[in-house]
Amino acid sequence: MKQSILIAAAAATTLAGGAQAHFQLLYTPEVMLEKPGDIPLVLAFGHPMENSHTMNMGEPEEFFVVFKGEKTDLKDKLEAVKWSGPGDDKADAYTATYGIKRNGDYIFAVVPAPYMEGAEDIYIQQITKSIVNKGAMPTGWNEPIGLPTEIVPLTKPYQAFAGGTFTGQLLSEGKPAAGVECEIEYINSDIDLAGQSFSKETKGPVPPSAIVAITDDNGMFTFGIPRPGHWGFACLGSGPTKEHEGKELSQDAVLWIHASEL
Ligand SMILES: [Cu+2]
Repeated sequence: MKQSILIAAAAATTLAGGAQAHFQLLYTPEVMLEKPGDIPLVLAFGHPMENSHTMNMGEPEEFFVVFKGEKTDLKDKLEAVKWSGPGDDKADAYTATYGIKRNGDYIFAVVPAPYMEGAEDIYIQQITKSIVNKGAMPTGWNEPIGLPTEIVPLTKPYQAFAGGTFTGQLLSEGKPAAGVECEIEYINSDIDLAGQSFSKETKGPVPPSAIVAITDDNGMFTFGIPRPGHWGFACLGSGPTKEHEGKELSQDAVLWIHASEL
């Protein structure tokens, strides 16, 4: 009796695991600001659509913002925290506060230390971008910022619409990366900044398997956005570095966008 329950539980875990994708978050609640002010940034590694446990992220190798082509290092603003999933788990994560002053586009980027994924015996490094605008004045959200691999948005990333589409171009060392699988998720919970956690409640449906788009010959992909929220795209293994400490490394490009109802 006991054994059959254990087997059933294991099977359920495996099935649920099918829809889970790892996503490096670089989250801030408001991506279009009218007034200058401090914005909170959350760097956590989790499963946003499934709304399950968080994973320990290593200290970022790089964390910076690009504003009008000028790169500013933000590593000294990082604060190590413990971030919780909907359960009681806590994992290593980081927060930061950044003062937004001038009008324009702020492209935030994090290069986390590779994460050892025990289940697959590989390292994962999700190089992640998030774009914030102030004053409704665009200044280069569609410019690459020279990451080893990155998704360059071809649709305004902070003003996409549910029922509309989003198009991105995946680059590896600045060149289009063709035939790469990109997983797509939305943040399916509230994010409690003060409580440093994802909410216990899951807000929307979780599809039975991962949402995926494959980049075309020019590294482009398009996605029809079905609902408002923070949507993430993770193009897998597109980075130039394939190995870390003698093991396979999946160096991924992640981009976060925000879609609202029009
Ligand atoms: Cu995981």
